[in-house]
Amino acid sequence: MKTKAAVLWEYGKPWSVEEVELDAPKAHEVLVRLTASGLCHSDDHVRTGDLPVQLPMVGGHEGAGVVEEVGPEVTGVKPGDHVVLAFVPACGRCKWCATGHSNLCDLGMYLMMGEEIGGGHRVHARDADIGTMCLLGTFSPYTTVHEASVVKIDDDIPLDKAALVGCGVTTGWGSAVYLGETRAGDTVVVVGIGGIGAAALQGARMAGAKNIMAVDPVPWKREMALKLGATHVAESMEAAHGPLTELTRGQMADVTILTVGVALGELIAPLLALTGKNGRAVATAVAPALQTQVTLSLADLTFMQKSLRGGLFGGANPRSDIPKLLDLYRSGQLLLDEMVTTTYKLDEVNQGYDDMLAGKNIRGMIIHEH
Ligand code: CXF
Ligand code: ZN
Repeated sequence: MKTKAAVLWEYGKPWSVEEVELDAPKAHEVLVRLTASGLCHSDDHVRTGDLPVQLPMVGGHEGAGVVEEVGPEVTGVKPGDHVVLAFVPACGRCKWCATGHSNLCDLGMYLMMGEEIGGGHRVHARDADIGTMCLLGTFSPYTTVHEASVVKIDDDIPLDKAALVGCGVTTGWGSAVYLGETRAGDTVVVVGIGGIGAAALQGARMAGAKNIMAVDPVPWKREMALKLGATHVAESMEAAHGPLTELTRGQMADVTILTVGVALGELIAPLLALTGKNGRAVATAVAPALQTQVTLSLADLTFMQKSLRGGLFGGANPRSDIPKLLDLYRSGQLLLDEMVTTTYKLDEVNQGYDDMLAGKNIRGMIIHEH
């Protein structure tokens, strides 16, 4: 079928919204009519070349919609089902899926390969085969994806909010709850209040943290952070140091979470300076793929028994955590409406990213037109 999509043809160039040809679903694939797609920073990492992928590529990996058609051998969903597209596929069979770490599913190897699961491409234009960001390509009103990337959700959840749990919300919430192992009474510092940081604040709140400090240079984001769960705010990690020392009587944070737009190696030393004895520092933000140097006092890491860990999708399991987070939304404990700052049409995708980079959005969201 013919549809529209935002395609990246060359690093450093803007997204090109144009007509593309989308294949019908093959075995184990699903055609989804997308309602909305979040504007996550990772697509901009692809655009700048921080995250090298095979181009051309349809952007977008934070979407939700309704199943339009299923290919042969699809058993998990049927036409009419509401679904969230998870940016990590889960096969349910590999070692990682079988041990409760399906965010690390072996099908994840396809994420950066430029081909779909099982090989080949489903999108074509200008005589070229086109890949899809994270096997999804949600910057389009329709996409054909593998059933491993699809999670069925309840019909009453608004799909434009459900889209957020396909990447940012689950990643941030899980960074606090699973990877940071926040416990009741803990002190948590979240550095960078975009879509992921805003969800990390909420994870820390739900896990029972006593003090939650949000760090961001943008004043309105610090105000927003206070509505989402932060108890204290600071404009930089350096500015957070004094107040955090006072707040914790010098013990510093049990958990620190790095959720800035671009993770730079030089941010690790200040992050660990905010992390106390036996504390967990979680590096969630995406770093340029070729960067290999970090600043770090190894002596401090060892003698203070600190941990520094990375994490994908917040250590969450798409099939259990996506429905769980949407239940928390329904019960009013997870605030999603407040996280969407501005909505855009697909044609406005570049404006959405300009706004994100200018600090104007917690999360921008494309609402697809049908
Ligand atoms: C990223 C992680 C690195 C691969 C692309 C997606 N996660 C979320 O935005
Ligand atoms: Zn993302």
